Amino acid sequence: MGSHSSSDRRRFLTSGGALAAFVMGAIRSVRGQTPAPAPYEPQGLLAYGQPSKFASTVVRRTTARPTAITDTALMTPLQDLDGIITPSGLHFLMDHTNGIPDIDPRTHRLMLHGMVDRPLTFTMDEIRRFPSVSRIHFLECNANSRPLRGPNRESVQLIHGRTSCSEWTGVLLSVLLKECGVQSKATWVIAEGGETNKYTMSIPLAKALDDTIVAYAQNGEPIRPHQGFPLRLIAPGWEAIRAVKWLNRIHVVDKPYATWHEAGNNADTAADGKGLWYRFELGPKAVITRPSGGMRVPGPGFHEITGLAWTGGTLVRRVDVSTDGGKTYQEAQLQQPVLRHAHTRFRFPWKWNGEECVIQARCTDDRGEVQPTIEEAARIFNTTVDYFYQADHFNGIQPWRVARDGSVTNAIAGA
Ligand SMILES: Nc1nc2c(c(=O)[nH]1)N[C@H]1C(S)=C(S)[C@@H](COP(=O)(O)O)O[C@H]1N2
Ligand SMILES: [Mo]
Repeated sequence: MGSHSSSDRRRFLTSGGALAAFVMGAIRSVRGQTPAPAPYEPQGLLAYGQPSKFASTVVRRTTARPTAITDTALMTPLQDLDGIITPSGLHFLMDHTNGIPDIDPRTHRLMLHGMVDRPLTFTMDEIRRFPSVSRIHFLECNANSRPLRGPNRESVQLIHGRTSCSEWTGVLLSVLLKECGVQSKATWVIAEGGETNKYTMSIPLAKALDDTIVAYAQNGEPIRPHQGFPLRLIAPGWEAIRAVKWLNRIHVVDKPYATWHEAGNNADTAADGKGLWYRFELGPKAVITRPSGGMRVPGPGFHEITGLAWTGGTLVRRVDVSTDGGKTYQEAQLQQPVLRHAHTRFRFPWKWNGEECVIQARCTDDRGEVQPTIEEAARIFNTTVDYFYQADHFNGIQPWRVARDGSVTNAIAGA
């Protein structure tokens, strides 16, 4: 590129320090070793582009032992991604369904009924006529960050990859509810999916009238079949079990329905043994995605620590990184944009001295809520760290140990 003149490069390279020496070394070896690339000959379909064949390892993966309650569970490869948007083909996937429904949008309908003045049924074309919004929001499954023990514990993808972040486009549910005229005694809506077993969730009317989206597009294109084509609910910042896919019915009612998917499956158990059915907002969480489990830090010197932070408490206010196992923390840089209920990318410059160390990140959100360590979380819940190996909504700090050979492993307590 013209703007990158050789005098610019020389100025950068002679600006001193270990980084310049490292970059010069890299440039020399690249010049010495890389043959001229062969012309790009794309294989297969050109109508919808595909990643480079050299990026074929950047894929969703499933845990070594899938949980019995889940029919399909695929995790986002967080370690391979940059920025804050998850490509649609890498969005995590959690289904409690009997196969993905193959819905024809021409025959799909959304019905709103119950405690409304005018029950209405919309076609997809009618939904698209309403004023739309496009908003970047994460989804996070309640069971995310649980495989801290056992065969999946060394991979950021398999531990924390039940979260993704997309730009969702659709119409606010409040707009559709206004069309129907919600009656004054209504307090909840029950959202139902169009698959054979009718996945169903209770959502407080206040959230339905606030920022909940009836979405038909994801990252600019129609929502993928696995993500709910042609229509899904997005309840920003809330546990992803509320984000009903293949949405076809909104029943306006005056109480929660304690449906099987929220009270049987997906229910959490408190430390005292009581059921926790309705825990909507997710806690603040930061996860270091690079370097992370299974990687090898190539040697002492400069490295960038990076990862993602998110929270149900609207905005990530700050992320702190520790390279001494939590004794001291320093504030990381938040990459712009920092958006409500979206993944936030953080970066932290790190000079590794080659000694064994433990790196970890901690998120503080707009509510002032600080992400706890697993020991702090256990104290708050008046339980032991063991509890979090089965509990949902775990947002404790997960540290990585960097050994002297550069290998990275999970350093969480009790594993
Ligand atoms: N209709 C329907 N909606 C659903 C589900 C489902 O099985 N059926 N799974 C839920 C669960 S458990 C999660 S975590 C999110 C996952 O969304 P994703 O598969 O698009 O990542 O969708 C939720 N919405
Ligand atoms: Mo989930």
